[in-house]
Amino acid sequence: MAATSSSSVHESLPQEQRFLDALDQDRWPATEHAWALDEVDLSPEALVELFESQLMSRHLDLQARRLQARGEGFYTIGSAGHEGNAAIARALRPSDPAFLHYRDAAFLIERSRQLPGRTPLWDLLLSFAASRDDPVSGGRHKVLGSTPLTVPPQTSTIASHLPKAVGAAHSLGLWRRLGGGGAWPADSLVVCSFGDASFNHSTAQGALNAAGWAAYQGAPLPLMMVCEDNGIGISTPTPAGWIEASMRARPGIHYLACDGLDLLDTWRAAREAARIARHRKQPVFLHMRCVRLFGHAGSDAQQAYLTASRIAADEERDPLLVSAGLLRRHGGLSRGEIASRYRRIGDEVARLAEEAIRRPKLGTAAEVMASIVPPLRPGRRLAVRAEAESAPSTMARLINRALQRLMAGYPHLVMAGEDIGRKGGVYGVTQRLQERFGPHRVIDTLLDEQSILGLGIGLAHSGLVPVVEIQFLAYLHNAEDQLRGEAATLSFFSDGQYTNPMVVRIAGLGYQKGFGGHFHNDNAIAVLRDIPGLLVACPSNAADAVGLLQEAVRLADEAQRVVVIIEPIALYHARDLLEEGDGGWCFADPGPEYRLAPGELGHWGAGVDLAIVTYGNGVHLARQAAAELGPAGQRLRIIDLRWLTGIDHDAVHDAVADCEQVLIIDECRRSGSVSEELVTGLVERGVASERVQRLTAEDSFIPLGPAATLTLPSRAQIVERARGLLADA
Ligand SMILES: Cc1ncc(C[n+]2csc(CCOP(=O)(O)OP(=O)(O)O)c2C)c(N)n1
Ligand SMILES: [Mg+2]
Repeated sequence: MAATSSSSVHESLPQEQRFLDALDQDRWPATEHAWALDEVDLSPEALVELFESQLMSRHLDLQARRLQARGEGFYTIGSAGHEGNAAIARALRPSDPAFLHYRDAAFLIERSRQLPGRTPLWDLLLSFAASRDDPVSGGRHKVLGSTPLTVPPQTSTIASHLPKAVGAAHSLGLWRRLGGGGAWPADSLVVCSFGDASFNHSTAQGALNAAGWAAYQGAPLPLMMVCEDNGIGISTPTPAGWIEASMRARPGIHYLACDGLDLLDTWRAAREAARIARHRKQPVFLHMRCVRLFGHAGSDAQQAYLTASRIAADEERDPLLVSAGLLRRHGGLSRGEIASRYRRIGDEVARLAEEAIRRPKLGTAAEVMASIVPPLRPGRRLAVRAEAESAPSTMARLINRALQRLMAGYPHLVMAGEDIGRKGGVYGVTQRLQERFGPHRVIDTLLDEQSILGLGIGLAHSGLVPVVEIQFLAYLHNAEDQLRGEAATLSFFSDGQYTNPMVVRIAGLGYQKGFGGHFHNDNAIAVLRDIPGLLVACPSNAADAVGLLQEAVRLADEAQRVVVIIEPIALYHARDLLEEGDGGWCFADPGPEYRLAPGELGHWGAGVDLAIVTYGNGVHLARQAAAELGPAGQRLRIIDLRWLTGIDHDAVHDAVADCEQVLIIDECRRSGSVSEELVTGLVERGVASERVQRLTAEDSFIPLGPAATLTLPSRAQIVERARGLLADA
């Protein structure tokens, strides 16, 4: 007789039928292991709770599909088949930072039990409905997340959250070395999860490698990496045994496996994994085998690429069926009790959904954008002893001096990058910092830019202020998504609740004498210019470099911003302006309080006939050109942008408005660089386009040897253009 003949408030979906049939027939799948509750130290009550978390997750999946069919829900990638991850949540603490796979609703729901007052169903339904009231993203995305439960929301870019999980785990040991503090309790572990196809992504492999590399050397890394292996990624099967074969003997990483369909086995393995990660502070790879039910997403017709028998076989292994069987065996629940729980939770989800879809949505662009820039927080800079005056010096020397000062003034500032420690950086900019502040605060990283940026993000998540270095601009590009997709989006998708403020120093741009080729002279900045919220600075001289760096660290510390500084390599050691030995490009240290805010322009000269607007090497060249022009050089002025995003176009306009002509000198490529924006900004403010000219780099890569500067604006070209324009003026 049908134990389930229900009078639910909604129609059952075809996807529910197998569960309802099994319930009717009291027929449950066998488990691979046959654990008894006391063998794995789990109470019957706990088993019931875990099952209820699984049911809630399942009903949310079903409801997401109903809502989408009605045009009221906007996301149907579900957790069905993965609900065993509830047992992983139970083995952890709600204060353990969790960077989750998109199929981890049951994890989040189970974790909610560990902190009173949570409303996970309501929260998740608001997220499905893209309501402004969604407590995680404020209606910006369907994300699994929670501030009180230490679950930062993740992006849809698979595996891109793994490098920062490694960084977050690393931060725990670092905070201990710093004497305590940080966002999370000292004995936390970090958990991250991902799918079996995502495992193959270079970002995942990079993170696994970085974790193993650190642990192999004995660095503490309390990290659990959970691979939820359903055997498929959309339609592409994972080769049988691939995950285990890849991970079983990976240096530095423990490998544990569990049957993710079986709550008891998953609970057992998760507790063991947590013990190793938390107490031995070593990374653990927990391989959770599971199934994917109902296709990749609501729109995915899996019959197109899976046989009917394979689909049926997976459905037979539904973890909910397995759990119901465990409950019948160990939990003492009758069929009727299981059925009533199934119905009650389904009804509750349906009822809440009707309310959730009526909650307000984001209504204006300003509302959408409100969390691109994170909220302010109190600064943590200490007063430091005044230093002795120093003789005017180069950009490399003054950046080094400023970094020393910043490290002393911000005890929670940590530097990381390739070769920055023992060697002091490829250009000597970070010399003696590691000696003075120790290898834990000046970290020589492995050679992997994704891992370096991920480390920065993870450290920043924990409350540190990282200053990370990318050795050359060309090598940002292979890791750029860590800035674009990860660092820059966290505040946006968490409604400003989670942030990863940091400073990224990147050596770059052209004009290096006798050293070069494209990869060390890269002058492409387009990828940095269109990232919402990201600030990009570029100094032209040593004093400005100090002012920009000190402001960047303040912005990270107090305004939680992600700031990139492009440091012109060719100017690092430049001492002279006009002739050898004149010392015209050496500058006095402007001191610790000197800061150049975004949009603040530099001015040189007071001519009214020509305004040259430029930055970086362009300023140095323009100054040389002004001298070469002789007395005519008095008729021009030079405006140094200093910041390449957040440009104050009104200020630029005001700075040039009384000049006859404007010449923009842009050492980056004609397409996608800042000169395009500058022309637009001036024309939009009424400057006649005939009054504005550009001299830019070609849309080219940079060659080696004497040809290295042929595609870049030269001093001679600036002189020639300026002469022509001054003649017209
Ligand atoms: C970097 C990236 N490439 C492609 C996608 C599109 N995509 C979304 S999920 C997915 C498959 C992931 O499979 P798996 O890691 O096994 O997780 P599962 O969905 O099976 O749980 C793909 C290719 C993406 N989100 N991110
Ligand atoms: Mg998969």
